[in-house]
Amino acid sequence: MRWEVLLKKHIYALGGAGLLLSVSMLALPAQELTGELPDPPEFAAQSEPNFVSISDILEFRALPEYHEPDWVTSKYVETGKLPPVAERLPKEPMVYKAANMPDGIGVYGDTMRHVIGGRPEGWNYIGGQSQGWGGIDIGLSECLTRTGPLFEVKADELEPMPNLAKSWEWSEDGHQLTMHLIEGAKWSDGDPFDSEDVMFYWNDNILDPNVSPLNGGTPETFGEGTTLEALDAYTIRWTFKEVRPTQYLYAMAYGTFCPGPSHILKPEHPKYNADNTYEEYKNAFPPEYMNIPVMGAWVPVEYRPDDIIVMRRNPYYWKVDENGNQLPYLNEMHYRLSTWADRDVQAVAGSGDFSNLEQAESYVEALRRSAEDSAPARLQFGARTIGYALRMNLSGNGWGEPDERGQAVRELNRNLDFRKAVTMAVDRQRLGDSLVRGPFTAIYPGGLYAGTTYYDKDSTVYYPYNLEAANALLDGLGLMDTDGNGIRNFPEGTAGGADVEITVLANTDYGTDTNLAEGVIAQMEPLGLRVIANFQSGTARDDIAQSGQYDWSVERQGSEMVSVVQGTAALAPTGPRTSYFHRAGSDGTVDLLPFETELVDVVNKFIASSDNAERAELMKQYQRLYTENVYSVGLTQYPGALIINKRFANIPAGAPIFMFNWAEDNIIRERVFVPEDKQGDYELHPETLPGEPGGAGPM
Ligand code: BQZ
Repeated sequence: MRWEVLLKKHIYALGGAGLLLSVSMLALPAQELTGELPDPPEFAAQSEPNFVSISDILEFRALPEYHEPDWVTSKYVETGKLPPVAERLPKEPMVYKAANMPDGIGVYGDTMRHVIGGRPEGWNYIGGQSQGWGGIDIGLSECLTRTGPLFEVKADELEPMPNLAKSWEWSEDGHQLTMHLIEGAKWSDGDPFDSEDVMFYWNDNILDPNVSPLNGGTPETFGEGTTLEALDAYTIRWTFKEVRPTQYLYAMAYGTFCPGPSHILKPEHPKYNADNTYEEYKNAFPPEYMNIPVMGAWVPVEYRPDDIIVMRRNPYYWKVDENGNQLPYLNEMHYRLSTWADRDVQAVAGSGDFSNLEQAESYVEALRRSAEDSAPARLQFGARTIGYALRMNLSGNGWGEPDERGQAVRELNRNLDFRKAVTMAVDRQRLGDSLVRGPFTAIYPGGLYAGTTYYDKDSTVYYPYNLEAANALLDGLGLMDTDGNGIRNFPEGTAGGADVEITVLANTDYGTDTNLAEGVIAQMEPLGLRVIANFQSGTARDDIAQSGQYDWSVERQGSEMVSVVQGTAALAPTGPRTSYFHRAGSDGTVDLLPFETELVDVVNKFIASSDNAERAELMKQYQRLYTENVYSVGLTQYPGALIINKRFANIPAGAPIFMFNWAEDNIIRERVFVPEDKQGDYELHPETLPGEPGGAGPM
């Protein structure tokens, strides 16, 4: 009821804008502007993980015998189209332990039908193309280490899991890390996986400034001055400036160290093919190109634009269960090309099999539908790890080549009083309620999320909703409405004294993103700021955001705000291209604000430290600096829910939709199966395997 009254009052006030603005000349002392942060509403996650050690989940070991689906043996091995399974597997495959598989050893068959909102640009992940998200790239690209399943690993044993790097050891002085790659593993076309693939990714994609790998891997992601070399086909060695920076093992997981097939990509790279430009290299493998070699469990064999991507099991997949059955159990993966909202609808309806319920607007309907006994899918909420923030572009030295108006807005963004005014004009309760009522959304000031490992409430500074004080701050900055149209103006000599107009970028692929952005636009009006929508679809939005061509951006935040250890480099501008909203300007430097220099220092100390107590203390400093300086304006935080069709088995308990990674990684899809009696008849290309790279389709 309260805010209705408020709303009515505001509308009245807007009528007499001049009046409202002048009243608030009273500057309130800083500490008066902060307040007690309300605790998030009680919301019990609906299932807890069974915490285990990494060695309880998997190991690398040769087994006495190996198996595969019978039709693979009869139609491919016995016909000489494929070597026997034992020869297709590495010397010591990765072995998943049955004791950690909720429903034990599985059976082959069936399909997982994903629905996604993205669209594939092509298959060159390390060249910077997106595959449409929604689990496609996570399933195709295997990385040196893995972190998705860490949600079920004991906190005091937390470290990235081995993956393509099956083991590693640090040098005495802690500056060198030697990693042993899985030996004898092959790409899905049978070509050997080895250090050449790792070094091509490092030398000719990460270190090559003309290439921007997908998911933002940069040299600084692995530490200033870090080097990597191959000692032999299966051994690589890192050399770091820091001592034992275990932190970087997280950066060697998804999305920043997932090598691509060098035997396919190298011939297209300008360094090895002078006829090709970097754009041609990036776009060398369009979505129509079938059977791209992967290290993942399934290979794209069919693509129908705006319709579907079909994938078939990888005959060379290098992981098995304890009985020696080559994984995956599921023969096929579908990715229907639709919308993210449709993903929820189809999952609860049973025409799709999986969804990360992440758009709060859909919660009530999804809960209602999945509560019915006849509901085809089960829905389980996790912790509050979905969070949105308003990010201000803090570059004052040219990132994104702003025009005069844009530069004037950058200067405001870089002013603490301005950021305080904006955050105090945000009515978070109203924003949250506009998405969904009930105990889901929490008041989120910005910074690390309440309820996560490194969060500390006492270190979190909160500026409660206070429009009067907010207006007083902008008055104090001399942003007066000189032409009486209700919109504040830049001071004389700045941007021609024009109205203060600010663009806000948001992703149209998600209703939540544009709803929150519209909420921000509406709530900035009583502050006399005209905020203008710049709503773009996913890939276009990502390109604009990464090139800095925006004033403000409303975004769903990454794993760094949830886990801190995953994506740590993005917590502050630790390098010219690591931060999401403050990157190097035209002179290649990042014009850090004083508190940002402290933030960078804290994050670098965190990366270089392996002392848990010291790391916890550092993150308290980080949270105080972040929230006191309104580094970004938190908007809302809420839990997501995993929706999975009930016919699937081996879904780990308590799997969050998002923590170290998305659920498409967390649930370990290669060991998910459907009991024989529940298997559906959904395979579009039964009993087929991927064909030649670039060939028409399945073999
Ligand atoms: C999950 C995820 C798997 C990217 C993407 C998408 C891109 C961003 C983000 C999420 C989608 C789904 O998120 O929303 O539930 O399936 O794919 O990768 O938002 O536009 O660039 O960071 O992960």
